[in-house]
Amino acid sequence: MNKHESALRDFQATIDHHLHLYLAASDDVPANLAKAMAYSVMAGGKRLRPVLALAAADLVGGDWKKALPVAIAIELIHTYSLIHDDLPAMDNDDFRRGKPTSHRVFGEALAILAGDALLTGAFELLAEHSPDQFTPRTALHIIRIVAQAAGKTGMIAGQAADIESSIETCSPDLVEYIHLRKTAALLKAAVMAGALTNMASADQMRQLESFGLHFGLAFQIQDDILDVTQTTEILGKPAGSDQNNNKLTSVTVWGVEHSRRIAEQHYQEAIAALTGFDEKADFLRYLADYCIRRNL
Ligand code: GRG
Repeated sequence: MNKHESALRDFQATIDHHLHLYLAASDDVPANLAKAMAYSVMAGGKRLRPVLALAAADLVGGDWKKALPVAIAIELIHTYSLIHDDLPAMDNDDFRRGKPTSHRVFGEALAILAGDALLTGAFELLAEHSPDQFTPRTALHIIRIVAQAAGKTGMIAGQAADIESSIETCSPDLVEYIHLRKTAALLKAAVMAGALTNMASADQMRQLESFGLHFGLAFQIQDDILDVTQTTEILGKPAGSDQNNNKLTSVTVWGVEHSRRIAEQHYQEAIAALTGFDEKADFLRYLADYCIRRNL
């Protein structure tokens, strides 16, 4: 295992530990709700967004522990989005990460509530931890970045466009509109909010914003490619589900080979955005590389 793989594993283990702590500290939460929240949070995600938040914090200031609440909050938001995305009213998926989806296990009503609780819980967590760590200005800046990424001009806007789209309405502009909001927005916010916890300069924020954006686009294109090239067993969800749901994806617009080239271009732009950083940014470079070469 090289040093970046081992840093990735260490960060993932730390994030899992803190997610456990977060879920365990839910004394007043009704038992059925706590169980549904924990089921999806601990279902075995890659923890990419929180890893990005910790890595960006480490890069600009070295004190990545300060970014832990941001990292955990963003993973809670990500988990909520997956629970709601799988609902019968959305993608109607039965499997996620190799396990039955939340609504299949707990019923639709509790799955919706678990998603709602994770989303609101994320902001509660950010507000709880911010006063002793940051100036009010920085705390509010972090909360605004995360809220915008999750909200009506970010992830939810992407999802709203996604549910209206179909193979018949496909265009490169529309696919990029959806990818930017549905996927890249939260990945970019993870990098930016993580960096803010370690007092990133305006210049560093600009570079990391561009990194996060291109990383996010490359990530979603790779996700679309995997949907048609990987097996259900490896993906942990039905392969080909985008096509079966008549979804607009990079593959429907560009085909697999051209999608690979576009993902590679975004990867190169993500790497170019880090030019101003020295070898301390090698871990982010490694994550970008992993993101377009991953099988899962
Ligand atoms: C507001 C009702 C309501 C629903 C919101 C916003 C939303 C639903 C859904 C959009 C979120 C979504 C499914 C984006 C796709 C991004 C994507 C490729 C997710 C998979 O991310 P990974 O591979 O997942 O990082 P793991 O399982 O590793 O955590």
